[in-house]
Formats: sequence, C-alpha cells, structure tokens
Amino acid sequence: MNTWSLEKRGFAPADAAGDGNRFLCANGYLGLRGVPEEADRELFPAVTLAGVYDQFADRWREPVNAPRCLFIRAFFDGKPLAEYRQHRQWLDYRHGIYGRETDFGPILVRSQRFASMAGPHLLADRYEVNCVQEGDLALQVGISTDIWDINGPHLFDFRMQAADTLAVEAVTGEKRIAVAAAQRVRADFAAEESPLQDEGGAFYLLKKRVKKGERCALSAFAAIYTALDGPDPARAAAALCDQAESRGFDACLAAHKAAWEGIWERSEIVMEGDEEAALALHASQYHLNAIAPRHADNLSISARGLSGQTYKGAIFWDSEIFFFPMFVHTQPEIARALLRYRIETLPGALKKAREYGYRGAFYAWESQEGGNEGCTDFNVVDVFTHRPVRTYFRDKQIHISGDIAYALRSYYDITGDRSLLQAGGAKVILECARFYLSRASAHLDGDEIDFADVIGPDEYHERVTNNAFTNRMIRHCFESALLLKEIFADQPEWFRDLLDELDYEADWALLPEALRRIRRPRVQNGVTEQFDGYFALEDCGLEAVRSRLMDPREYWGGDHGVAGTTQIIKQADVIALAALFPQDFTDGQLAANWAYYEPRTEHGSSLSACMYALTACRVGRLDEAWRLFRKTADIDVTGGGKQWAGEIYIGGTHPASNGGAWMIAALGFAGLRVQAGRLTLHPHLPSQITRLAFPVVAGGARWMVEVTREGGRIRPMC
Ligand code: IFM
Repeated sequence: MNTWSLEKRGFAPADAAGDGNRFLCANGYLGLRGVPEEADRELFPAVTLAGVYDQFADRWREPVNAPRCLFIRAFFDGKPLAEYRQHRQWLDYRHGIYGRETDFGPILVRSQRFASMAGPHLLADRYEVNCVQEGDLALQVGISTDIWDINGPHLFDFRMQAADTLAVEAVTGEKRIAVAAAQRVRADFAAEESPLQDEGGAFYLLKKRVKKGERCALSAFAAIYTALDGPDPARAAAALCDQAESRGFDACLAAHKAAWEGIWERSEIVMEGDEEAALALHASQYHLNAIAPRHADNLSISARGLSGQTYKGAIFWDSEIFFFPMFVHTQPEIARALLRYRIETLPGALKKAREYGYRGAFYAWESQEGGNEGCTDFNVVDVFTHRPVRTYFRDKQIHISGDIAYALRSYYDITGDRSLLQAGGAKVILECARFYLSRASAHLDGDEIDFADVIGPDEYHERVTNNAFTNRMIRHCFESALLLKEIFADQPEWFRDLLDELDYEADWALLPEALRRIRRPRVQNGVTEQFDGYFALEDCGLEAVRSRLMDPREYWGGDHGVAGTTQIIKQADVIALAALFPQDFTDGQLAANWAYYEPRTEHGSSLSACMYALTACRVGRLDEAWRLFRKTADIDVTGGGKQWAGEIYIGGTHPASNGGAWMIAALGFAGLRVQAGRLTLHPHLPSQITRLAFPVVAGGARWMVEVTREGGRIRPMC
C-alpha cells in the first residue's frame, strides 16, 4: 500500500464539496481546492487566500477567493467535454501534487498540478491530452472569474487582459485591496492560438485538428499577489509567471518537491505496523503542514485552513491548543508566527475587552485580521424556523485569552527561549490576566472567586458558572503572569518598566490573592464536575438525546437544543483539561473522568477525539486510544466530520484533528515531554504499532525519537 497517496476512482457531483477538501493543494499563502480544472462553481472550486478578508453587504466577513487560475476546459468537435466516462484523482501527500486522469470519450486527460511550496505565489499545472479519435480539439486555458463564495461576492471592478500573459485584476469591496492573478501557458504542440477576454475571465483558446493517437500537452504557470504583498501586485504576478515559464514545469516541480522534502525531514512521524493508519497520519501532517504560514512571521491558521471560507477563515483557539504543538516541536518558527499573530493583534483584544466593559485583553473568539472579532451574535440558523439562533460564543467563551497565554508559556517552557515573551508575549500574558481580574472583580470580595456566565469548550452548555476548564486556564494565566518576574529575574529593570508601561501596579498586587481564591471544581467519586450544577442535569445517554432530534441538521446547543438540559456534551471539556494539565489529576482521577465523560460526549467537534485519545494513553486504555486516533487522523482521508451546524455549512479540512493526530502519536503513544530543551519519553504503544520514529527540535538542537515494543530512545541528529 502506498502510504503517501490518496486516490479516488469515479466521479459523483454530490461528493465534490468533500473531495475539494480532501484533495486540497495549499502552501500557506493560498489553498487550491481539489476539483478538476474544468469544474464549474457547482463543484465548489476555489483559490482561497490566507489573511485577506472582505465583507459583502451585511453578510459574514470571510477570506477572499482569488480569480481561478489554472482553469482548463476541453472541447472536441465544438462541444465542451463534460461527461466523465472514467475518472481517477489522487493527491500525493509527500509532495503536495494533485493529479487526475479522465476518459472523456474522444480524449483522455491526465494532469498534475501544485501550489508551490518553493514560492507561495506560484501555481502550476501540466495538462496532457491523448486523442482517441481524429477531430477538432480546443482547449480553453486561463483565469476564470466565475468565483464560488459563501458570503460573497468579494471582488469587483475586474480588469482583464489576454495578451502574452493573461491577467485579471480586481479589488475587494470593503477595503479595496487589489488582487491580481496572471498566467502563462506553454503548449508543446503547434496550435492556432487566440486570446479570449470576456466577462468570464481571460483565456487562450488553443485549437488543433488532431489525429487518433496524437498527444498534446501544455504547462500553465499562474501567480497570485495582492496589495498586501506589495505595491504592484499585477506586475509581480506577471513577472513571476514569466520567470516560471522560462524555468519550465519540471524545474518548478523539482523546487516544489524539494521544499516538501525539507518539511518532511523536519516533521514526519514514521508509524509502522498499520499502513492505513500510516496513510492517515501522513494525510494529517500533510494538511497541517500545507497551510502553515511559511511566507510570513505573523500569521496564524484558520479553523478550516485554506480549504475555503467556512468559519469565516477565522483563527480560533484551535491555533494555540491544537496546531501549535506540532509546530513548536518540529518547526518552532511557525509556532512563533502563530503567536506573533496574537501579539500583533493585542490591540484588537484590548478593544474587545473595552467594548464589553472590561480591562485587559479579551481575544476574539473568531479572529480575523488585526484581531477583528468575526464571531457574530448569531452563529447558527435554526432548521425549523430558519431564524438565526443567538449563540454566546463571542461573549462568553472567555477561555480564549487563557489559551493564548497557555501557548505563549508553552513556547517558553518547551524551547527555553524567552525572546518571544520579551517581544510582546509577556505583555499579552499580563493583559490577559488583567482581563480575568476585571471579569472577576465583582467577586473579589467573597471567599472564592467565581467565573459566572461563561462557555467552556463544550459549546452545547452556554452561560454556565465555574467551567472547570475555563477556571483552570485562568489560574494558569495568573500563574504565568507571576512567573514572568522569575523568568526575567536577571532583567528586573526591564520587567519593572514593562509593568510601568502597562500601568500594572494595582493589578500585579491582586494577582497572588486572585490565584489563591479562584473556585476549584467539585470532584465526585474522582470525577471533576464540568461546571456548577452539571451533575444535576438529566443523565439520559447519548442515543436518547439523539433520538429526540426532529431533523438531522438540528443544532444540539443553544436555548432549545436537545443537549442543553442533559449531561451530553459536544466535545472534550474536562478531558481537554485533563489532557493539558494531567499533573492536576491522580491516575485514578484521570481514569474516572475518562470513563465518565467519554460516553457522554457526542464528539460533535473535530477537536474532541484527540483529547480523549491523549488521556486514554495516560490511563492505559490503548484500544480506545487507537480508536480515537483513527477517528482523528482519518477525518480528511475519509471526509468525515460534521458538515452542518443548523443551516450553516461548516465543511472543510480539519486542521485541529490534523494537529491532534500529531499530538496523539508523539505526546500520547510515544509519551514525549519536552521541558526547557530536555526530552523524556513515557511510551504507550497500542498493539497496532510496532515502531514510531520522528524528529523533534528542542533547546536549539534536533533529536530523533524512536519508540518500539522494546522501549524508547532519543538520539541527537546532526
Ligand atoms: O474552535 C472550535 C470550537 O471549539 C468548536 N466549534 C468549531 C470551532 C472551530 O474549529
């Protein structure tokens, strides 16, 4: 079995949305959905740009989809070829190459294309036609402006040119950001060539009378730039296409492949014993690596990566808690970029806190550029009334600030490098702590500090009090704020100046007391109560709750959701706490919590299974750990995961699961712990695995970790 390739035979339009995700090519700057070159918008084609947002009318702000480069439609004897007699598509995970082979009857098409990992603005396609009969072949090749958007349109004032270089330029509606696409085509066959420039884009039409058995191939080179990349995106795009064309497809492909080889050298987990699982792990690592911001040092990754506009292309806690671990252990510069995004968007978090009447930093639940809050008050549409449902994610999911502080602290703990703290990270932690102090201020007089009216990771129970996960994150944030003084003990002046700059004296004085008095969760028979009153909710079982649904797309949370009055939870909550703070629990408590919460969890979020798997490893439930690992790692191979929340489409790739798969394999099965550059292993290998081997960066050095049935070892890499 090839553990590096996903292949699908046959074609069903109904699968196109899911296949576009599973067969995605991406390079951190853009994502090119995995649909054939000729796909119309019904098949959800898109080139989604990272970090470029737009709002159309009063619809949701979302990332911008660029004009569709690498569009190719074949005609034979004057008719467009649309019927696939046979079709096969594949994705090479090792090198990020999408391929397809289609029997259209009169011709067979075979192509391969990629979003260059060697240069983030470049896309290329090699398209070969084998003629089965004699006739008139025509290929329409170019840039289509038929753009699929969820909440668009976003591009206006199109200018198109079909000369030697094809060019399409437009501006976004809200901020008038110029988006430019260019393309060059090099045909290996003599053809009658005419430019086509109309409302639908800029193309060449290549025509040729072909003989049976004749082969016609072309290479297309496309480039995309926006005004965020530099002053003249159109010129930059044209120049890059010219350059790529003169280098040729093979050279561009070789550079792209070499860049992917470098990524795998730094991050691949080799898993032996189960080839299907190895494939799923490659898929997970491919998808997370493909969307990492390698072209910028201050960008993060959105919840559905670059697979489209789902979730408004926003950055959630997924970044810090689910994506960050793989990067900090393998490619710390990317972990740093994720955190620098938070440092630079601190002003947005300060503003959001002020808007709610608090002080300090309340980070956006769905963060867009500049820390702008993309989360609206209504995130779900009721399937019965078609009315928007008021959800409180934006206002009440306050653990987000603590999650960011947690990752900043982890970066320091794992790398031993405090420069990020010095470059704004310490400020973020202090401002997050200040936010929690101000959120709690009404309770500072009592014996214990409650955090009321919050939502924990389990979004089905809104507006609860003392969510155990949230309160622990807040404690950790306070601890991290206080620890800063020790971390910078050799630079007391710098630290004092920082506190002065933030006018922090009064808050600093409150921190130790606040830390001591935060309410600890109730523990019953070793089980931590998820929030005050959780144990008193109806305890009726997952299937009973599911059977109450009147529509499969119905939303389980919110005021009228079927889960709200029961103990059924959407995703890991106490178990997420256990996975992140195992030291808070005895082995018996970990086991008791796992046994209690797992049957009560819908796993309705792709963020859930990995947390349960990590904890399952620690309590020795290795069969369960394996089942949950497969659920996590398989998701973008099989196309699993929820597609709808009420009437809102939430499909796409699942970067949190992708990061979760790395966590389970490295932190769970191998039991890796890194503290200030020191590595230890506590292996928990399921019976399905015979060997795990993977590289880790720690303390500025590179290590190879290997775990077999005989035990684990760590050796330095040169
Ligand atoms: O961040 C998650 C959240 O925990 C559950 N709903 C989806 C979000 C984005 O992945």
